This record gives sequence, structure tokens and C-alpha cells, in this order.
Amino acid sequence: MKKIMVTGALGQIGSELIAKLQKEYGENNVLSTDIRQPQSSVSGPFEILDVTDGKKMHEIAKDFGADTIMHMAALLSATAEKQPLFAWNLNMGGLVNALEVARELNMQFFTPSSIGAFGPSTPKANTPQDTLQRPTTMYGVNKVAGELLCDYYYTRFGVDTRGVRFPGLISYVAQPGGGTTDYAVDIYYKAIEEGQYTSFIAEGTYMDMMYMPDALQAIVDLMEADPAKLVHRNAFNVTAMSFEPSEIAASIQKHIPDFTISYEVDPVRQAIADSWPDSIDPSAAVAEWGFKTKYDLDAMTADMLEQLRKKLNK
Ligand code: AKB
Repeated sequence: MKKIMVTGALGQIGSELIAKLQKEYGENNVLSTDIRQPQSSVSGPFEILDVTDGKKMHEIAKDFGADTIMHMAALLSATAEKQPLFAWNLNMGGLVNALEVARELNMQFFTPSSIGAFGPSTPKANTPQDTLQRPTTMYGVNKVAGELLCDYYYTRFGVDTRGVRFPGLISYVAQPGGGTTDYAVDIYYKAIEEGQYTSFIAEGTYMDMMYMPDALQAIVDLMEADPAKLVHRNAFNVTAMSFEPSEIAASIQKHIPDFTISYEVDPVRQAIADSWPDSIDPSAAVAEWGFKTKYDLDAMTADMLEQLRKKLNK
């Protein structure tokens, strides 16, 4: 039975990952940690943790008897671009602390990388697993350094590090904060609340995306995968779909025919999006640990709108 400590548990992924892990491994075997106090009650154990405090992270993990750490606390791409030095300190400082705790306490380790680990010189279509990675954002620099650091802790210290490169993740539970792909979440809220959406990403800009249930299943499947079959271990390309703003709008129009989209492009987030791939190739994840997804764009749209209508009482 796993005993899992999760950092950044109140974030977009963390909020839903906790419930998924509790279902798989039992409520008392999952420890949520976050720098923020939860707004409402969290099920299962919870501790306040600033991930830049490595000593406290070690103490909490040891007291809980954790054998696995899932390190989710990080700043996303657009926020990191506004505060690059803070992003470096938080993203890299938190990661190296979590890796050290995993090494000291002999824990299995997971952290997400991102499509942000690619840059303008990376092949844009069907981006291979192993390819050029020269990102031009602080977030991307953090993600590439993080991928290498996780590989280093595996080869140098034998820490069982595993990870994926997530695309934009779409969910109705917690809103993402400060990402470039966030438009693909905002659009569903605005479609229900206002019947229209002004996109900060330009028409024609393709990015990879995935619905949260598929992302959570990918984490569990990778962590349960036979280590003998893992050639890459860290930073597997994973994706479920690639679309541009007018395509997600068309998918919403199948349910809300009067929905309209317009564009007011944010130059910072557009430049980040333009530096990322249009679509990535997940075949290494499929071959090495059986990565699969259930939701394409239309299936995701139908579920998002149904769930958000309930959430927003609309
Ligand atoms: C972001 O937009 O920053 C994230 C990501 C793709 O890593 N959603």
C-alpha cells in the first residue's frame, strides 16, 4: 500500500489528484500539503508546507511515513514570465528539496514537466519524445532543468523518479492560475455564464490539451508501471488532442449554438504559445507504460458543460 505525500495539493492538478489517490489507495494514505490554508475542509490529512523549506518537507514526509512524493507545487508559464527570479527559486528550489527528501527517505517520486519544455527550434508537429529542447521562457528553462535533475537523481542516486510532459489540462473543479493554455478552461465558464468569450490566444494557434480525468489516470498508470519497461522514466510526452481556439468554440457551439468567440490577443501569452509545439507525439508513453486517453475534444466539451452547469447552477 502506498503512502503518498502531495505538494501543491490545492492547485489545479492537486485538488483532483488527491481525490483520485484517496480512491485508489485510501483516504488516510494520502497527505495533502500546500502553502495556502484550504478555503473549505479537505478530506484526509493536511499540512501547511512551503516547498522552499526542505527541512520542514523532510519532517512532514517522515512523520507521515510517506513512501511516495508527488511534487506538484510550481508557478505556471505566464506567471513565471512576470516574476522570473521568483519562478526560478520556487520551481527549482521546491523541486530539488522534494528530490532530496525522496533520496533521504527512499521514496518513489513524481513531478510533471510540460509542453513548455520545448522551444521555437523544436519540431512543431508531432514533436518526438527525444528532440531539441531550447525553450525561451523561464518556465521552460525550469522544466528542462527539472527533467534533467530528475534523470540525475535516478542515475546518480537510484531514486525512482517518474514524470510526464503535460499539455494544457482542462478541468471544472479548480481553475488553473497563470498558464498559457488557461483560455481553454476559461472559455467553458464564459460560454455558460455569458454566451461569449474573448480569447487571449489568437485563432489558428494549436496547442496540445488533455482532460483532467485522463491526466490523473496517466499519473497513476506511470507510477504503477513496471520499472523494467521504462526506457525514459521522466518527462514522457502525453496528450489527448490538439486544437486552436475556433475549434474549441465550434465544439461548444454544438451545445450552445449562439455562443460566439472574439479575440483580444495578449502578446506575452501568445509569444509563449507560439514557442510551443502544435502537437506532440506520445508514442513512447504508449509503448513503455500503456498510456491511453478516454476524452477527445467533443467528449470533453460535453462533460465540461454538464459538470460546470451543475457547479454554477446554470
Ligand atoms: C501552462 O500553460 O503554463 C501550463 C502548461 C502547458 O504547462 N498549462
